[in-house]
Amino acid sequence: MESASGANGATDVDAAIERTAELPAGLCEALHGARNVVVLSGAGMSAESGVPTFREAQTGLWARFDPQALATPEAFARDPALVWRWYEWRRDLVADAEPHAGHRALAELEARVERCTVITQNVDGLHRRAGSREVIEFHGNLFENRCFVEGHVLETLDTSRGEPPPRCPDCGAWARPGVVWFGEAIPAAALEAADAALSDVDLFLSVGTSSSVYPAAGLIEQAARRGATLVEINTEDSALAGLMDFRFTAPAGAALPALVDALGNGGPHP
Ligand code: BJW
Repeated sequence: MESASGANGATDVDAAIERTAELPAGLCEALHGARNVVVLSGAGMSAESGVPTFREAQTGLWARFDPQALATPEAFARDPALVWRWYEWRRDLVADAEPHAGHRALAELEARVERCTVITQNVDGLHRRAGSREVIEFHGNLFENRCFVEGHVLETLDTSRGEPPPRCPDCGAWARPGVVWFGEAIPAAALEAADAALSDVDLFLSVGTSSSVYPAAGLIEQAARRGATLVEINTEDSALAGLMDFRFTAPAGAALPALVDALGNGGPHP
């Protein structure tokens, strides 16, 4: 693994961020030569927008809430009102959040390289709100509702009557948030789109994910097998940090603008 501060150490973030000219030569080459960039983002990507991560000690959602009681289909079947209310709280939190400079830098990256796909594990919609268009929502979307039995998207829901959750207007089953819970399959369209994006990936950015939830973390391994240059941006080492060619121990909101700046203003690579 190469880093700005020397072999196998954490990148000298401040220097790298403040003086992008000092990015490691290998990384500059990979950035300028990249035709197909794939970004995998996780909860750390949205942390600076005020959206809590999952697994960080103290502040992570799973430090305060039991995922088995809130983020599984069994939990929803057991206590739909509890789970629905938790997700309403999460929706309110995200509704107040704004994309930050890192989200905007990724949107800009899309205009500067031939192809750039963001595969996000986040359900908050902040990449799209920042302007990214090629976004794969691997774990669904917090603001979508689905029928708990049939699984189809419910475009309109009457939330005004009775105890939550509302009912599917077609079959009367509970409506549920359109996210992927533990034990549930990733939507087939998302899996296929991610696979297509990775088929000829040459630069892979892993941003703000602990790389501990599969199959999302498997995308990093897939990119490594395909021979892509792997870059991690994270405030801590992720579970797959050892696979990375370059690591930035830095917040996404600072490191991503620095990386995208390093590409210059020359438009898409010829
Ligand atoms: C910063 C920062 C800053 C902070 N800047 N960085 C193989 C091995 C073992 C287990 C499994 C396996 N394959 C499958 C499993 C089971 C399970 C799993 O992976 N479990 C592991 C936890 C052990 N996977 C599943 O159940 C998946 N489904 C499945 O496998 O289905 C099989 C199937 C097939 C066919 C039919 C039926 C079934 C589904 C997983 C769904 C995950 N869902 C959640 C909740 C989504 C809804 C919601 O939001 O409520 O998704 S769990 C949660 O974890 C959420 C996240 O997307 C996901 C990943 O977390 P993420 O994004 O990495 O966040 P954190 O908190 O872990 O990390 C944040 C990082 O940011 C940290 O590293 C910080 O350092 C960093 N950071 N601030 C940069 N400013």
